[in-house]
Amino acid sequence: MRIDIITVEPDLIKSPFENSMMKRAIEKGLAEVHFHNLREYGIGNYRQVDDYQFGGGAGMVLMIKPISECIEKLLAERSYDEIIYMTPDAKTLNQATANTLSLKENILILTGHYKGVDQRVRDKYVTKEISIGDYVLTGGELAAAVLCDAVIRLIPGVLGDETSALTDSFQDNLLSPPVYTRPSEFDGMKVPEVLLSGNFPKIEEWRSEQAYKRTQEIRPDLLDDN
Ligand code: 6GU
Repeated sequence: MRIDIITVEPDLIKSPFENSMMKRAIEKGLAEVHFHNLREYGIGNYRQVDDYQFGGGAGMVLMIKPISECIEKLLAERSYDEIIYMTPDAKTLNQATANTLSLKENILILTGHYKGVDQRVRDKYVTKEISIGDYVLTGGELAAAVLCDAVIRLIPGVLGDETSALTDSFQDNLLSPPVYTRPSEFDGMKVPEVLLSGNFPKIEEWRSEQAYKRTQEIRPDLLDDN
C-alpha cells in the first residue's frame, strides 16, 4: 500500500511513522508513506497557503490553488483508490472503514488546518471524508496518523500471529474481554480461575461473556448496530 499525505505540518505527523508498528510495516516494504508539504505549493514569496473566508468570520481557509497543484502533480504519477480529507465535519472512523481501506493500493490523505479547506477542493477531488471523533483538533495531522495506524496494522504480514488483528476490540463490534498476565495473584487480587484451567472451550466462552458484558455496560450503542 502507498499512502501520500498532504499537510502544512509534516514534522507534526512524521514521528508515528518512525516508531513501533508503522515503522516495521514500512521497513518490511508492506506500506510506503510519502509526505508532501503544502507550503511548497504556496503562492508568492511568502508561500501563502491560506486566506480569509469570503463572507467574513474568524479563521483562515486553505486555498484551492496550492492544494490543486499538489494533488494534480500526484494524480499525474498514479491514480488513487481514495482521496481522503480529514475533517471533524465528517462521518466518524470505525473498524469497518479501516478494514475496507486496508485493501486499497493507493490512498491520498489531505489534512486540513485552521477553518479547513475551500469547499471546492472537497467537491472536485475528495472521495471520502473522515473524522476521528466528536471533538476538535487543531489540524488533521494527528487524525491522519490515527487513520494510518488503524489501516496499516490490518495489512497482511504487518502484525505477527501472536497479535492477530482479528481478535481486536471492534472487529466483531464488541469490546475486548479483560486480560491478565503473571503473577496469578497480586495483593490478594486473583486472576479468574477459568483462565488458569487450561479448558480452552470454557475460556473462550468466558471471554465472549465478558466481552458482551463490557460492551453492554460501556458501549451499548455498539450492540444496536449488529
Ligand atoms: Cl479529522 N480533524 C480535526 N481538525 N479535528 C478532528 C478530526 C479531524 N477528527 C476529530 N476531530
